[in-house]
Parts: sequence; C-alpha cells; structure tokens
Amino acid sequence: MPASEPLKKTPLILDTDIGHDMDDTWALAMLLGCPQLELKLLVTAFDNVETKTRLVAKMFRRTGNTHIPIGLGIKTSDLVMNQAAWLGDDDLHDYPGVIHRDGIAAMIELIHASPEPVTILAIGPMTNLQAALQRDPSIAQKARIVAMAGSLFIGYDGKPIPEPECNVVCDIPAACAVLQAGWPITCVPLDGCGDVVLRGERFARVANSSSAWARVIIENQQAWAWKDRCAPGESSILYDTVAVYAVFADAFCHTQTLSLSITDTGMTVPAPHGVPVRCFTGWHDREAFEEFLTQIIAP
Ligand SMILES: [Ca+2]
Repeated sequence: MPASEPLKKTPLILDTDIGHDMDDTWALAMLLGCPQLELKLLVTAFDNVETKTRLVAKMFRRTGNTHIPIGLGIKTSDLVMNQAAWLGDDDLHDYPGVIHRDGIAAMIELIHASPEPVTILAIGPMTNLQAALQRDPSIAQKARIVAMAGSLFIGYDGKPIPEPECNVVCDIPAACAVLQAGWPITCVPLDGCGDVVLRGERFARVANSSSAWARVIIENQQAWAWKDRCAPGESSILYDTVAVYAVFADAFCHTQTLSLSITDTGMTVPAPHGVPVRCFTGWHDREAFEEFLTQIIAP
C-alpha cells in the first residue's frame, strides 16, 4: 500500500454491557486506540442501561470522545451496576454528545446508511441484537458479528469442561436469534479469552500511565464492586479485549470454523447441523497479545 493511502477503517457498532464486569471498559479503551477501527455508535446492553449510558458518557467526557453517539439498549432490570461508585451522581446534564433514546433504531439506521458492511462487536448478552433483528431482519445482509460468547471445550477459570457462558445464558433466545440470523459470525468463546490478565510489569505500566483511558480504567477498577476478584497489582480477566482484536486480526490466536448450536441450557456446542462460526479457540502467543493491549492502553 502506498504510504499516502490512509488506513481503511472498519466501521463498528459496539454493543456492550459495560459497568458489570471490568473487561468492557478495557475493551472500549482498546478499540478506540486501534487505528484499524472506527467506532460509529456505542449501544448499552442489559440490566439498567440508563446508568450504563451515563457511565459511558462520563468516560467519553474524560477521554475526549463525546463525538461518538451513544444509544440506549433494552433495559432488562434495575440492577445497580458494579461500577456505580465511579459514576457517582454524574448525569447527562450538559452532555455535549448525541444520545439516542432508542439505540436499536440508531443501530438499524446506521447499518443501512453505511456504504460498506458494518461490524457489530457484541460483548454482552445479545438482547439488543435480537430486538434489532425482530424489527428489521434485513440488517443481517449488511452487517457481520464479532462476539465474545460461549464455551466450547474450556469453561471459566480454565476448567477442562465447557459450561454455560454468561453472554449466552443471560439471554438464550437472543443468542439463538443472533446465531441463526444469516450474517457472518466470528466468536471468541472462553477457550480463546478466559486467561487474559495483565500482571506485573504490564499492569504496572497501565497503573502508572497518565493516559486518559488508563486513568479511567484504574479508577474504575478501584471503585468496582467486584474489585476483590483482582489480585493486588493485576487486572480482572479481560475476556472482551480479545473480541476487539478479532475484528481485525488473528495472528496471536488459533482459529477454526465450527458448526455450532445453542442448547436449552445455554451451552454452545459443535453440532453437525449447526451454523458455521469462525471461532477463536486458543492462543498462538498470548504474551504478545497482552503486550499489544498494554501498549495501546499505556502508550
Ligand atoms: Ca461484557
């Protein structure tokens, strides 16, 4: 490619249950630091999307990203999110950016308006995507899915047996609808991301960085209701960051295309008559990925 030719960016919609587990915050920071990606819309997913939208708005103010539209997804509960302490009483008063009250409509409109296929990066339960498909099934012809979802051969904490994974089991009908919609799907199950943790020197670089996103991440981890899940000087498990990487690269990972179906109990299982899904099933070089991530967050 000639040096003068600009990098072609992948237009992206992020569908995220941010505010629950910390990895969504890392994933958001990571994708905004990837020159291969252009975030066109963020839609908040699952539980109390009102407070999650306020959380994203505060993060965007702090990091200079208020030009990115935020959409509210489908509210499924009033659960107090785990990062509520960092949000405090910050609200949307005077927020300078665009907030779409109907994030599903904003998603559909963006997909149809885009001159090239949009990638939807789904890193939470897929309630919003099921709603979008119900309103307009034709979006599946103009978008592709990259999702952190499922557990094929490895469960949580490296257990050598698969188990129902949170993003699938929280809304099984939605995961089934997304699987069967007919769009290309790339999936990062627990097998390919359940062991990503920044430790030691890499975590210290983030903790000591003055970059705006590093500060937001560290402050949120300190305020996080589940912070005791992190050992001192370590991140939480950063599942969703691998899905960001999967949008544009795979060199650090093993991939294979498998026919998948979803059981009534939320298991994602290879099945002869399932749907072909490109799966990230393990690591070629996890250390290299963790270094890549660290350099983006703490440049
Ligand atoms: Ca998530």
